[in-house]
Amino acid sequence: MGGLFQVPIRLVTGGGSTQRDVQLIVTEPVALNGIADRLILYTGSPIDISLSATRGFPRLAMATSPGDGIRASAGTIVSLSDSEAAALASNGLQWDRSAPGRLRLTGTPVAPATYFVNLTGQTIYGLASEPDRVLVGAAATRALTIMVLRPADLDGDGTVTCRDVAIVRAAFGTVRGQAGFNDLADTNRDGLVNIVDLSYLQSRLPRGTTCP
Ligand SMILES: [Ca+2]
Ligand SMILES: [Ca+2]
Repeated sequence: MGGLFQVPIRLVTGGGSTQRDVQLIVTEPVALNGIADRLILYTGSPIDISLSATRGFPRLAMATSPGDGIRASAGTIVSLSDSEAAALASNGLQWDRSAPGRLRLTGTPVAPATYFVNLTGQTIYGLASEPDRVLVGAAATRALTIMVLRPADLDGDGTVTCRDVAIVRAAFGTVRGQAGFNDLADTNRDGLVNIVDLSYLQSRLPRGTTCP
């Protein structure tokens, strides 16, 4: 939420550190409602994606003792939890923690996977050089599903054809561990070969193609 916040800022100087209280007026609460709730990525395809906070920048920040030389920066961050970031990183996706006002993901996903993450949007205030920035006001949260899919060319012959659809159909209705299950056919790696995988394959066929 917006409002007037009293924020402690620690100043590090050559001889030690001192603390100052700074008043910060946040006129717009953080909002993440412009972010889609599902992100679809493909293994082997490099990405550079930014999910931006739609609101949440403080309009005015001033020191309680004017003229004391405090130079601080204020802004909005969009973040993941450390464990969510680690799970994405293990699949080749890096979270750029320095990107202001947005969640930036870069890299190339390696394996099919589905991640359910919770984005947090928060106003921050702190010296640009300070690691211990202060979070101000209430956080906004948003659930995001990140699906990493295998490219639809399952047999690797360079195009998406009915032969690829046939691979899914042959394993249709099976679950991981069951006879007939084919990991290749489980395009979103949720352990099931079902209508999600089949419709995905069909959506990638050249326009007008129908498979017998
Ligand atoms: Ca193919
Ligand atoms: Ca599946």
